[in-house]
Amino acid sequence: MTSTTDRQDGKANVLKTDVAIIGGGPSGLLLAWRLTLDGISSVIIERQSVEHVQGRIRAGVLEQGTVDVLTRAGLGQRLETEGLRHGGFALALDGRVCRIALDALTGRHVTVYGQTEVTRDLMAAHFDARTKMHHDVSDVELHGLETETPHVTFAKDGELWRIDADFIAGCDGFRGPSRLAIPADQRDEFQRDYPFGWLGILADVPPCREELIYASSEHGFALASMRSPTRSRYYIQCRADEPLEEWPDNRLWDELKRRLGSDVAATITPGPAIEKSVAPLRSFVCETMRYGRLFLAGDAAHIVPPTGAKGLNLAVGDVHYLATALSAYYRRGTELGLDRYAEAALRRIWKTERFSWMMTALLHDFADEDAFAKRMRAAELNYIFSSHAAQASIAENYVGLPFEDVLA
Ligand code: FAS
Ligand code: PHB
Repeated sequence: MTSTTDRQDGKANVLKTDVAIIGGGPSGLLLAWRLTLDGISSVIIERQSVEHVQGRIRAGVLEQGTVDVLTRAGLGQRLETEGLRHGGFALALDGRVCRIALDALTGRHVTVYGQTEVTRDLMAAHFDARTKMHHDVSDVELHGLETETPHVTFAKDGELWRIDADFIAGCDGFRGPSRLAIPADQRDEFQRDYPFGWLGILADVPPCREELIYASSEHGFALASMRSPTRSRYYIQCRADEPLEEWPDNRLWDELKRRLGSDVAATITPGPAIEKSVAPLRSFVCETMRYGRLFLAGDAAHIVPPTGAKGLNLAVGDVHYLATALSAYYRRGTELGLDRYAEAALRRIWKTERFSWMMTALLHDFADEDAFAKRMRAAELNYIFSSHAAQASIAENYVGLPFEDVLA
């Protein structure tokens, strides 16, 4: 295993490692763990505290491919015992419900296991392995990306730090510095901001159904999800700048019942919110996922609206490709995977962006849509309700598209 070495160099603390990883969310944590398993050294630098990262409430549904990647990395124990295996989910239109039978249509399933738990499992593995992680850092800057000796500088506890590395992995999410370290005229970016957001509530009440329900109604979109048999996660479509203070719990529960329809409403158990937040919806892709010795992975490179349950799963896909490519570089001396990383990742990213955009356009109310557009959305849903082929198409995307072999 190549090592991470520390040394004092003038005013800065200097670390030397194989891969410097910016961002200690799921992408950064999983990449560092995969590299550790292959004897490749890395250092994670994270802006927030350990508690902040572990406390984030985000994704809820894992594709089978994600579960396989985590399990092969030795992170499947709790996932196996606490994850909820789901063989289907439902679409609802004005109270009418249609089950998409993932297992019958694809032979695969998804697993409900919160991103919070994935992060917890990854953090535990790193703590046990005593991986080099620095939290509460600031002033992160990337240097020498076009050289063979890139480095990262940052501040922590009033001291300057420098990491000399062979590669830098930008796993710092949509607002991190890595993507912006690529010159603007070198970045190929594509974006669609949606005219609404999601207002989410987490509550310790039993879920209304055993499987998820994505509902389109005349009052707007709603999603009934969960974290466990005793903890539910619900969302409603709202304004992108919806003031949270206008949504006391009881108003939110009433609106969920209205949008999910009377049959489902009768099975909803209201309760006090553990967490309530508004998230904006956007589609975004930066196709420049490599710039010299910098590689972007996860939300640093792309964002999907959560309607397809893909954000975290796409991040895991990127990390799977990048870890495979870096391992081939260090263990077999080939740059093939590194040279192919962006194109391979983007094939899966764009198909997943399409699915997430399609589900969002299908299920949400658009303020500027005319009567014809409303009828088209209703007709599309009614067609899906009546078509095995249409349901099979949704099912194969929802369970997750296959990974390519980035070295083939
Ligand atoms: P992350 O954003 O999770 O992690 C990036 C890390 O980099 C963060 O810890 C951040 O603190 C750190 N960082 C940023 N700037 C830094 C700097 N200057 N220096 C050091 N570190 C820095 N996906 C779903 O599938 N379903 C959902 O329901 C869902 N809901 C979401 C709700 C919200 C509010 C958000 C923001 C995202 C949601 N997502 C959802 C998507 C989400 O799950 C991401 O896909 C997932 O967190 C991606 O992981 P990372 O790529 O690690 O990015
Ligand atoms: C969630 O449980 O947070 C969740 C589930 C499915 C989605 C989005 C969010 O599509």
